[in-house]
Amino acid sequence: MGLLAGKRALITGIASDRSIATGIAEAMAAQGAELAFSYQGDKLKSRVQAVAERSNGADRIIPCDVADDASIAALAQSLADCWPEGLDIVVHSIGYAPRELLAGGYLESVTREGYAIAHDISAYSFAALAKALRGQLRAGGALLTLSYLGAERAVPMYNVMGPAKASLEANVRYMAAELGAEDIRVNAISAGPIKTLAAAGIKGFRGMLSSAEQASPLGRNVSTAEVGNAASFLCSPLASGITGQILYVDAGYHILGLIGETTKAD
Ligand code: NAD
Ligand code: 0WE
Repeated sequence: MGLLAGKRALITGIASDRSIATGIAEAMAAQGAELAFSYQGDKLKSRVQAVAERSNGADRIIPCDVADDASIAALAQSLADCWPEGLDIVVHSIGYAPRELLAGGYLESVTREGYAIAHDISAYSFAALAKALRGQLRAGGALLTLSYLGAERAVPMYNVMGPAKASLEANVRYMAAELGAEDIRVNAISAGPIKTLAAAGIKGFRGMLSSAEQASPLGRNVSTAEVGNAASFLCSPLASGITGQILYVDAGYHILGLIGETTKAD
């Protein structure tokens, strides 16, 4: 029996086969979860359909732009129609800042409008989904979001996404504190760099991947399947005592105090 047998999960944030949300969907399906999917816009529908067909959710594919409250309300209504008894798991795998803010220096690139958009889409949307779906979440359920080390360290060019991820991680703690009484847990995975669409076109991303690969204790980068397995654990009864936590799935990179030295005898 899978870790997630009998669980119903909403997966947001699939944009391609390489999306972290795709790895999570495949891992959760392999653990026996029943899935529903949301996608941002018409251009992404066919991508999500392909993943859904492989993961036993082909008839539960729902549009949702998290910038729009009416769209979030419509998602909640569609889920209530598919699953009148409620759902158990929500995976939030959504992040966005206007592209021009992810280049150059922080103070040079940041604007009032870009700051607001980054926080709205990348952080508030997690609370907004929880607010809209709260009444449908069953006891023993779990919410999960995706963060990055830039939340707590100044990573060159991550810029405004750093404060947005810091806000997202604070949301994890505030939501966990409040939803614990309903037996709903809230956690995040802080993933190491992975080449997805959100990473494509970021100047120097390839260099970042290879330096993380060289420096990390495991000597490699992580895969979306590894993030998916950790996500399955965190949303399963095996993690029933864990809430408000940020779990690093980064091959150990964040523990290091000095990059470029090694403890290996070489
Ligand atoms: P991705 O581009 O595959 O996924 C990002 C998703 O966000 C897309 O599916 C996109 O449709 C969705 N999205 C953006 N704006 C939206 C909106 N208004 N409404 C609904 N959906 C919207 O990239 P990914 O790397 O899989 O990113 C998923 C999450 O993982 C993000 O939160 C990202 O910050 C986080 N993350 C990524 C990495 C990495 O290196 N790739 C590392 C750590 C954390
Ligand atoms: O969270 C992310 C990426 C987030 C992201 C990516 C884009 C590209 C397309 C947010 N908004 C946009 N807007 C776009 O128009 N990551 C953790 C991946 C990432 O992005 C970086 C990184 C890492 C790691 C940007 C600079 C430095 C490091």
